[in-house]
Amino acid sequence: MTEPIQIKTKLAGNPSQEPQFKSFVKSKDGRQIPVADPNATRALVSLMDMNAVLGGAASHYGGPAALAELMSALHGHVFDVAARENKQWYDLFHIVNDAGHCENGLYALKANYKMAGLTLDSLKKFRSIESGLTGHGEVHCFPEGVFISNGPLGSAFPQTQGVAMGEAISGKNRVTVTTISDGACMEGEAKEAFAAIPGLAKTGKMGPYVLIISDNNTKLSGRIDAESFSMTPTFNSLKDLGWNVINLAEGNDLQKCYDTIVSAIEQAKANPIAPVIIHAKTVKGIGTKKTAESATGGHGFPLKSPSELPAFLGEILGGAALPDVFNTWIAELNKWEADIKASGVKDSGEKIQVGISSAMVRARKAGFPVLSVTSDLPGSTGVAGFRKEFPQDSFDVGIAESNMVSTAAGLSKLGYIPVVDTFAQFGVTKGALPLTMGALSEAPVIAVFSHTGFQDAADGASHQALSYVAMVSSIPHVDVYSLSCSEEADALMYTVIENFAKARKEGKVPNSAVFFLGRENFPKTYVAGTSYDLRKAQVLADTTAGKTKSVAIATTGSLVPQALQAAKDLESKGVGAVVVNCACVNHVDIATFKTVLEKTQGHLITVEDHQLLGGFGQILTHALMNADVTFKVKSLGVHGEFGQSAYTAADLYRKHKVDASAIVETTGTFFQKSGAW
Ligand SMILES: Cc1ncc(C[n+]2csc(CCOP(=O)(O)OP(=O)(O)O)c2C)c(N)n1
Repeated sequence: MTEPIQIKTKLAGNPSQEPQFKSFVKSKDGRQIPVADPNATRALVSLMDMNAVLGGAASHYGGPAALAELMSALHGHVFDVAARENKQWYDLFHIVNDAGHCENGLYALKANYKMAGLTLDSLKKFRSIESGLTGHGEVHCFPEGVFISNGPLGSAFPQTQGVAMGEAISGKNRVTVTTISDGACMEGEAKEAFAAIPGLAKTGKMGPYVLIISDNNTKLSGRIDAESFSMTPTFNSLKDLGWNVINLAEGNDLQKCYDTIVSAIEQAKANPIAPVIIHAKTVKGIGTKKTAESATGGHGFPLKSPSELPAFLGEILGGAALPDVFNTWIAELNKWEADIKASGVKDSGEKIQVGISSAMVRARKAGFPVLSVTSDLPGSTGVAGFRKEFPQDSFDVGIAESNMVSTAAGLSKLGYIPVVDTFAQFGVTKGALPLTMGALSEAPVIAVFSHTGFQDAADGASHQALSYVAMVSSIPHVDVYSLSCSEEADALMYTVIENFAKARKEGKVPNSAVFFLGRENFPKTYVAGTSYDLRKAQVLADTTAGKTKSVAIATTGSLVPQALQAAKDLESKGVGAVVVNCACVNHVDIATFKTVLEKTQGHLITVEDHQLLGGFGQILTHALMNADVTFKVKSLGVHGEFGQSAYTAADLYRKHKVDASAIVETTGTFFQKSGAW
């Protein structure tokens, strides 16, 4: 036995009341146990999702709807045991969630109990910058409610392996209960834990362990078996791996969920050497027929307007009248929607993703052997357009980013031009070693990694790649591009494909290319008729003529509009600016910067939605210094912090001071002594 250091828990203790909206299950000893009403969970998720949608954020329904009964039963049981043993629940259990986009269901459940400081009202700020209720559960934002952060599928589950090992070695033997979705079970990290947990348990190294799998055969883009491959053989193998598998065919039957969970916990406690899996069949999007039957099971929240809520909630509640609090909530949402419409703000831009898909389609039509290898996010990265047009040239390896990049490397070895795609955060973390080994095998790939930095505002810190440049820029033979508009994406992607093919035909090994891009709409182009070059930085604005004080604003990707806005604002103060867009991040265009910095008396601001350490600014300024260019620099970026959810990236740019006004303010520090403005 080894004693750990005592860490005071930040988790909220037992609820002090029964849920406001409750159902009852019957315990083995005949008691009626109150649990959160799963239909209320689904209704509350719908209401809070609508708030997020009106705010401009994506939101999710299908996953938490599928898990509602299991979560109600689990929490009802855990709180009941804690009350009877007169202990706090966390002194008896660990509860960890690793199911895709299901945390809003847990927020709703906790608000229903009025625990962890939550009320129904606090759900209304879900995913906004004002709230700790981030897109996925995050300890730094909601320590009262989250023990282990989640979001990247299959990453929380392996951490619970360590938790349960700690329970064994400390002799405390609290029960660890983890929920996971079938999509998350496709991840390599999860598969490692599937093998290790029963293996280590057999040698006495694990405390009591229960894993609840919500298996609805549906991932983000559709049905798992139809889109990639069936997970049934994987689930069938769990018994052979040493798990005590309990099958629960009706994972949306509240009483059956309760009975199964109680029995699983009993078995795990009685026999920790055999960790337990509840393999529960659930229905994604359950609650309304249309949602459950849709191709993605309502992965994304299916409603666009609060006017659709009465019918949607009515069906969830089986035709019962909506409680007053729901009607008041809907009325507030209707008013908000009317205000938005009255403000008449329209976004005329387009997604950078459009350029990715058009270049890929054009290249394939021109005869280049372009293949798409995806891992469930092609609709978000832009690659879906290519996949629709060339299904025979498209593969889906499941939710498995490492496998995706390595698969692409294999295809590259045979002379194909493979394009992989996912969110930047998963590409640079899970894809880093496969990218390295691809380069080392002379098997380059093209990667499309979207939702960079704060562009994935609503999903929260776990999804916000803020180290994306740092993580891949130093891998040998990997060129890194950060895209700012769809026209640039189209031009650079096409040229990379062309060059890839040319090099291969000449018997040379092309470099891998990693394209980073945002999520929101951007102008289609910034300067009409401009040309795009893989290695040349672009001067997008120059207002230095006739000015005595000027600054060069060097940026890349999603922050180009902020830099251009800053140049305008500076001009109105009589200060000139040159805005330089560096699409290629890890090869610096020294010549362009030499010319630009002469115009700005060496004043340079770098700005990026990335950590300052290892980011674009560091790469740029180091290269300039090595080339004996003289300049004075101020760098704007993130100072070693994680992000959080916000409705839009602008909220986070403002908070982390990488927006136009921060650029203007920083420019002022160059000229303070000379008393400019
Ligand atoms: C590592 C990682 N890759 C991709 C995603 C994006 N993503 C969010 S949910 C989801 C799929 C959801 O399907 P599943 O995990 O089966 O959950 P359920 O269908 O039960 O909601 C994906 C691909 C992610 N969150 N993490």
